[in-house]
Amino acid sequence: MVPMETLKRWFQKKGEEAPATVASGGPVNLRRLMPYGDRMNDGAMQLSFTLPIDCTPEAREAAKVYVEKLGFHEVHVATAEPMGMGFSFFVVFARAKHAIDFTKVKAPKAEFEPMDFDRVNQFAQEKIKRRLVVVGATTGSDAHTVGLDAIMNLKGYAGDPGLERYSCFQAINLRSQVDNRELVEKAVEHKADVVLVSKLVTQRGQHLQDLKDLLPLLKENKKLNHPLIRIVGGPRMTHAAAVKLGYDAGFGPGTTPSEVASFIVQEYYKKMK
Ligand code: B12
Repeated sequence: MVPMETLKRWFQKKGEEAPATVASGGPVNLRRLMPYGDRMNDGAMQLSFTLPIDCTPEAREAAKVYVEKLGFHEVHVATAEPMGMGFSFFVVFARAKHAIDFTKVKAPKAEFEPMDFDRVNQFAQEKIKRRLVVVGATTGSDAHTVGLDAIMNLKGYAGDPGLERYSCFQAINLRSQVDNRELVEKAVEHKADVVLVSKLVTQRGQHLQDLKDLLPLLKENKKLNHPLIRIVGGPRMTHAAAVKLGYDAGFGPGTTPSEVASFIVQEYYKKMK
């Protein structure tokens, strides 16, 4: 068991306060971490899912049996609702048996020092000494623009100004449904130093396929600037997946423009050297 004081220090080191639930729930064993519901280590979880059957008492029972089969116990179907013809939606409370060693958990993420708007501009002015051209698009059939706009538009996201506001960037937002080849042509035309790609629609791995197809077009085009920083983002995007595909970084939900701006200038400076 980790004593409460150690736990508090652990959160403090991360710059966070120990959550009230943990503080009131007693010490936490970080080597045997499991979900918390009413009591520490009770493993209580809430699950929601759909079954392709009409919403009957048998459907409710089927949801319970299915969750038990997943290894949960004390299964309680809290909600069973019809979801159009032939489909039912369930919310289930259940207890998990498994625990994990939190001290061994690593979350791959883009490596950079977070800087605010002014520091990013200053860093670029002192070290890069010219404006970087950033070209961004949502590619393929994907029509979602809000995520990319949040990062690029003047207004930005969560009170954090977007890349268009930075004096160190010339930000060109090509918007949505941009074909991979068109994105590359525009990157050449604008002499891009950075390419941003946003992918929201993930059905059948479409986001990964589009990104896979784009990479050789970016790598093999001799007219493109080098170094060229390639960044992808979207709610289902992870840094690990982006790097595995061959991109420099991947940013997921909640990303702020200044995080992306910090990464761009630091990564560009590293590659420039
Ligand atoms: C708004 C919306 C739409 C709008 C889009 C309007 C627009 N101009 O963008 C409309 C109505 C057009 C739409 C259509 C569709 N949508 Co829609 N849509 C959404 C919704 C509700 C919100 C998305 C959003 O704006 N989020 C807010 C932004 C700020 O968050 P974000 O995108 O995650 O962006 C952040 C990060 O991910 C990151 N980020 C994102 N991009 C990038 C890029 C870079 C470079 C970086 C660094 C960071 C970064 O930074 C951002 C800020 O933190 C989501 C559900 C949801 N709640 O997420 C569904 C959702 C994305 N849509 C979905 C679907 C299925 C569709 C449709 C197929 C529906 C249909 N059957 O027609 C169509 C597809 C149209 C198409 N061809 O793409 C699904 C996708 C499921 C999947 N697994 O792929 C979702 C998840 C809904 C769901 N649960 O089913 N949609």
